[in-house]
Amino acid sequence: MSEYFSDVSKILFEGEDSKNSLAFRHYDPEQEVEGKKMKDHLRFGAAYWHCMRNPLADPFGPGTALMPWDDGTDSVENAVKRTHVFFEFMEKIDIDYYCFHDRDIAPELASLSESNKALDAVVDELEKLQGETGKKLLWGTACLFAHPRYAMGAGTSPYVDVFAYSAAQVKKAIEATHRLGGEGYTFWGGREGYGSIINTNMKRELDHLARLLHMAVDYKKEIGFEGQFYIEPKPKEPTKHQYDSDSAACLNFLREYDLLDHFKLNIETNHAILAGHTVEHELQVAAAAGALGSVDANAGDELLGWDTDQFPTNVYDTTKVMLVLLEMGGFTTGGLNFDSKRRRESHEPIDLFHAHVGGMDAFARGLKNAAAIRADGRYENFLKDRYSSWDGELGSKIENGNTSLADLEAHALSNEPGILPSGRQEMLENLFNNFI
Ligand code: XLS
Ligand code: NI
Ligand code: NI
Repeated sequence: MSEYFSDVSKILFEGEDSKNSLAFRHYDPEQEVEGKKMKDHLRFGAAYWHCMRNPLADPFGPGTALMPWDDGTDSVENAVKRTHVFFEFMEKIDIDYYCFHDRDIAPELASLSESNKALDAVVDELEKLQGETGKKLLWGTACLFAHPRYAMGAGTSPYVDVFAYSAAQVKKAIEATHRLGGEGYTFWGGREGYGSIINTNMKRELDHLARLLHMAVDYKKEIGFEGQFYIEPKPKEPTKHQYDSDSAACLNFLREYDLLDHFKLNIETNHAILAGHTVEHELQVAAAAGALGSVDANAGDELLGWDTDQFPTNVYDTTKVMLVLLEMGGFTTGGLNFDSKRRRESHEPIDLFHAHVGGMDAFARGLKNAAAIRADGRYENFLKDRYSSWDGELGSKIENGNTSLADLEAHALSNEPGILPSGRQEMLENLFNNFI
């Protein structure tokens, strides 16, 4: 196998004292935390689109990424070559899982049947590479947002032929994911929303989107694909309003259209920020509904109001994410997919390694911190204690639905609440800091 990253050898754990910028200082894949290996807690994924297909352009200038292996053509040969580069990358960075869109791995050609044929050829190659390396597919998806036909949406397009085309693409992408043993399949509603409500029949568009998802559920059963379906919330960008705005909106949509049994959520950090939430809020909303499936790990920039997809380096944030995940009992089919890209200035292939090393170490620290917070127990005990009045007779009666307003009036008449205990926010923030 030829080497495309000849200046990088496999990234290893060297410990906190290492001065080697291409070594892990915290991510030690085999180290056990709460009785499970770090690599099995974190289940890192590499995003094919950002690693292999993102030229690092911005609205003011073209791409800068150096990709000496890529001849810039739409040939299947070029697409196949990229798969080898990607697998060398995964081997060297020590990431076990990956995610792709159909159009990342194979070109969109002049007709659907040609595009399908090209996809099959690349999937053949990926299957081979997976077999040789043991790498696995975390999830696949269809790109239903880049081509001009999807400018007004895919599953929510006003035009029925576009809807049908997107259904065909979903069918094929599920087949590809199934062939590659994918553990999940994601629906991100790239342009499922509107630029202006003035020309939009929202109710009809939502009905159509639900139809598409129901057909996908049916097809999954038909072909025996057992991977988990995910919906990925995002409030805006590229549209002004996306129907899958946040966890709560997604859950409501899934419930309303009787889809909740078939989907979990894939929460992306930067999308949470765009929705005006913290990522831990989004994760907790999903987890409370038993629907937290996977995470697209990245970070935004507080001073820029778009999906900057930066690599996660903030250990406070990764600690909070890992706390929710540990509380939930960890991932089953999901993982931490780096839906993150390098800055336009970081255009050298080796920057891919620096970026992922940082993200992986940030999450390893988050995992260790979260486990330490849980082992310490003070945070958990505070929360338990704060709600302990609910553990008495009255609380359990209310929680079990065995009281009426009149019962509570009778109670309140002789039990005026006195001065309440402090919420101790600052104390807890200080406690949290002790573990960072
Ligand atoms: C874009 C989304 C996208 C999905 C996959 O903002 O995050 O990358 O994760 O279609
Ligand atoms: Ni994403
Ligand atoms: Ni995103």
